[in-house]
Amino acid sequence: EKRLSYEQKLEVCEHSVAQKILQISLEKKSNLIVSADVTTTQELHDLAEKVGPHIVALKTHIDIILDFDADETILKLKDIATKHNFLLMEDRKFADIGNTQELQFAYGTFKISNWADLVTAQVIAGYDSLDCFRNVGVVAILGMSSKGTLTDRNYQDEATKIAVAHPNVFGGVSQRQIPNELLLFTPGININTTGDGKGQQYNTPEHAFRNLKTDFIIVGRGVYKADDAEMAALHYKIAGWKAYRESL
Ligand code: UP6
Repeated sequence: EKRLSYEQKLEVCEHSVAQKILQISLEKKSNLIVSADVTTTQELHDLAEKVGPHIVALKTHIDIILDFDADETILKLKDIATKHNFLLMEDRKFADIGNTQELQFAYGTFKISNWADLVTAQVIAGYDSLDCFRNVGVVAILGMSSKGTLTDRNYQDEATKIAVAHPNVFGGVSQRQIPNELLLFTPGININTTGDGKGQQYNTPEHAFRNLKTDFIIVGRGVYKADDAEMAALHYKIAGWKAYRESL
């Protein structure tokens, strides 16, 4: 299947969060999402400030923050996101029945529904389990980047059917091409290495755009572990945009 440009995706993907992220992409000439897998509020804010100008979204695992505080951690993060015009993507990978996910989404320490623009969710519990994610965009986990993942072809096909059909879902995480009506998010991107010794498998931005026809690349350690995170983000932003243009 031929890839669509971001302009064409704007015509096809009607979800409000899809519209937002595509518009940011075109404005910033970026398809980069930085995964902020850091463990303190200070590091999270510092990273967000540095990479903010270059990204379309900052992906968080909010439950790894040691000193999480709803006001300290989130209010400032939201300010930085507004200032630099990027979205907040909480990579919670929800994987339970609808009622439990609804509680995990809106209650507890993190109150994700209060601040996240988009969240990731497994579709393992079926179509109805995704109904609770109103007022947010869902990126469905269709396939994973790690070695030995159980997301085989059959699982991915069935998961993709749910993602396409569900009105709360506008995107998917996968290591293969997905239907054009969804936006594709690809983690497991690193220019300098092919793995982490813990099962993660890396590809280049060129692979993701040329072969998977991805829409967004997600880079974690490639950016936040770099000596200069801002330069690294800029580097991945330029590489990602060039690879996107060449894949058209
Ligand atoms: N992630 C993957 N692979 C998946 C889904 N999600 O790596 O299939 C997430 C990880 C991590 C980030 O949870 O936050 O993307 C990748 O980080 P890295 O670039 O440092 O490997």
